[in-house]
Amino acid sequence: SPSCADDKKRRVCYYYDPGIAHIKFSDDHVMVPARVAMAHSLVGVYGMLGDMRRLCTRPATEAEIRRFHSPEYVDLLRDLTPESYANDAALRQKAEDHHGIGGEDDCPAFDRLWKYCRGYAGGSLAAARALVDGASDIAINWSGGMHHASACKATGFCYVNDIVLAINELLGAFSRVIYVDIDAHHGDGVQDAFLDSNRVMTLSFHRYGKITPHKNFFPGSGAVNEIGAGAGEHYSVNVPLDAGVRDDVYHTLFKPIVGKAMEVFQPEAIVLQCGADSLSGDRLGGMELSVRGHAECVGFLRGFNLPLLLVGGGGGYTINHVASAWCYETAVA
Ligand code: V1S
Ligand code: CA
Ligand code: ZN
Repeated sequence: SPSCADDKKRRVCYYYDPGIAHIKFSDDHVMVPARVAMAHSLVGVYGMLGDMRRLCTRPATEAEIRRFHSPEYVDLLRDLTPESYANDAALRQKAEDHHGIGGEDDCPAFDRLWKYCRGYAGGSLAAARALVDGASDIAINWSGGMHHASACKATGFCYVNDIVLAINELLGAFSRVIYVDIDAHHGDGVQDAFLDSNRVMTLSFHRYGKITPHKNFFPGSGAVNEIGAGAGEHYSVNVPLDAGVRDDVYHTLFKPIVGKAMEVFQPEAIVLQCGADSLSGDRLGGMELSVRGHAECVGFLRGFNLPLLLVGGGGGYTINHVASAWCYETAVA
């Protein structure tokens, strides 16, 4: 098992919405929400469901989503359907020109989009509440983790930023929250949301730099000199990496950097985004972590014995690898 996992049991709660299995971005889209259903099947097959409290939850309300997202953007998300996108030229133009939906198709206007967003955001909010009320030590929502979405814009397959909503919920009870992001992409939406806050420290490990002479690895941000602003200066930490990073190199960085951040910042709760596109063989990530190396991050943070929220969501585009990783990480929890 990962080296920092200990023998002491944790009370784990787990959220799963079966509706996720039927969500499809588009026919050839790389983001396949059904991977969460695959992970859930594996968790069941390995007999773990009986060891965790299953979170009963509800979809996030419009009001909860408005706590971070702008009024016009929430109106659009609520009203957008493939039909309204196709038939209402003004709505389509607003979606494409101002809110990142449609257009080049990273974020299409697909069927049941609003239901999908409310579902995964509701899961992360319920998970945060389970930590706030002390009912659980670790809360898991593999369908959350949409780290790119900004207050008024969808980007990089992310429409509603459930992580920001969940961290805000945690801040109602905890003085300081640390956010760690092991998705292969930079956690820009979460970093930006808390850029000037000294109550949230964000750390992202990600691939960074040119992938062709004219194109940066998405989203292009996350340089080491992005450190936060105002009261939040030095509370954003970025670890840009080359393609091909393997477990040994990753952990010579991850453990000392995260360990030092924990020591200096003294958080009261931890949020870990477990994007699985940093695994070897992923269609987009270009990194070389093994499932064991990826899960070692979970084990390491679990070892601090603080309320821990695990979200998957984000990346992971070779779906059998994603399912293996999130199943194994459920076991580590
Ligand atoms: N890299 C990459 C990539 N691939 C795609 C893509 C491929 C097939 C499709 F049918 C649709 C999209 N988009 C991208 C990136 C976005 C990566 C998002 C990562 C998300 C996450 O793992 O961090 C968390 C959920 N988009 C781009 O590179 C932008 C484009 C510039 C190129 C691709 N086209 C489709 C849009 C514009
Ligand atoms: Ca990352
Ligand atoms: Zn990613």
